[in-house]
Amino acid sequence: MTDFKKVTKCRVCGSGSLKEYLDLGSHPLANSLLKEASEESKNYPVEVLFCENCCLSQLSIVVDPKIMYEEYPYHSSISKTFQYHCYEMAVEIRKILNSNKPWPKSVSSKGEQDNDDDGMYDLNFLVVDIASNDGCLLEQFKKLGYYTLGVEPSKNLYKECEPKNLGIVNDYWSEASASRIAACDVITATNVLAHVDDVKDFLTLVKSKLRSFTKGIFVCEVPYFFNLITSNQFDTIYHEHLSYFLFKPLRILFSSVGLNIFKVEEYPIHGGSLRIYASPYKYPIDKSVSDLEEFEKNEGLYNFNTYVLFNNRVEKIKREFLKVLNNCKELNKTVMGYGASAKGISLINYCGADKSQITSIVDETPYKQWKFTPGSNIQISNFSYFSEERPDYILLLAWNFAEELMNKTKHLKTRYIVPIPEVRIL
Ligand code: JHZ
Ligand code: ZN
Repeated sequence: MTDFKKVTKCRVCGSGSLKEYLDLGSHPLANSLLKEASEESKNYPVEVLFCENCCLSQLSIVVDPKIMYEEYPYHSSISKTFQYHCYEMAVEIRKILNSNKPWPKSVSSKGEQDNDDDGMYDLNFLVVDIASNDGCLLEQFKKLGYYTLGVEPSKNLYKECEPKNLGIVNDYWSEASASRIAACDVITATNVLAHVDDVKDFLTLVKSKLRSFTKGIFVCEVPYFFNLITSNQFDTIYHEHLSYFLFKPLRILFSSVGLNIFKVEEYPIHGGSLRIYASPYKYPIDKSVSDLEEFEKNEGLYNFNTYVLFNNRVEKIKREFLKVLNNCKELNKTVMGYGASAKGISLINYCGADKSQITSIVDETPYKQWKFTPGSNIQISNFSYFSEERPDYILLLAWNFAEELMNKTKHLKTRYIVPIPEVRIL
């Protein structure tokens, strides 16, 4: 039995008009870290197709999710920037729910309307987070007094999360797991939709779980493909990310299952993300919804040619990245990576860099430490390695958290290599 399948029609609109524009070669699964330095990894193709009908970019294959997610090393709480993003997201969602109370606002002793968000009503709300990872977002809701439930397929994250008492179901989002969950007021899914093959089933199930009494909402974040293209983030193209979303295919997808998008926002997290607010119930439609599609059209994002040009930029970054690493090697300057991110591992593999150029990669996720990167077999070490090794350059493999990483290492007084959106030395 094969462990991946080929994509023959668009997962959003069903069209068979899929045109390839990017072939990054055959590579290992970015998060399948190795326990031994000598282990070999299995490679799978990374090719991107453009749907001429709805403009969804998508990978040409779907690797069996069981291989990718049963054990998952990524822990979203490691980044303080992401923790804060989750806090702000929870507060923002709370505002919507509170302004939408289906009962009259309480009246203060002076007879005025009490607009104070004292959290009283919050206690009734139930939030479900799909692919809850290490509970980073649910913890924020719990602090606000919400009931929480999470669905998380990975066994290691589920076990680690148990002491946090967030109510996690160890499963994929499916009929079976959803049947164990009560109707709820909010469903969140950050960085999940791009990983899902049957997106229609996924969203239909979401819709069926949103309570009508409180006009339940679905809040979903996806990396925005506009940023991927304009900021050359080709390293975020790897087997886990099946879809690369513009707003247009999202709008088509959501409306096909009866979820109305009533607001869309952009956030800088993970190199630029869209946050979609949707519901099967009636909400006033914000102007952002019509504006964004107009913007995409004007930017040429619905033209195949835009993507052909992207291909050339990828090649340029690859050349320059290797040039910098080779120069360092020739001058006997040491380079250590920071952030054994999936995108960093992909970048190394796409460019064909190796451990003679990058001696090790520091990552503060204990689960990743002392393992090895697939393909390049570089060791992942802990933070104290920076002080022990004193590298000449730190390569920011998690460039999306550049500020956080540079703040933590400024005492080392090293220089930095930033690979994306273009190769720079700071
Ligand atoms: P980071 C992940 O991608 C995986 P990755 C996933 N496929 C996805 O969709 C995106 O996120 C959104 C470490 N680190 O977040 C932690 C430190 O050690 O860019 C991580 O291993 N110290 C679900 O893996 C890595 O860097 C720090 O101070 O590309 C960052 O990975 C910080 C900030 C991070 O995601
Ligand atoms: Zn399509």
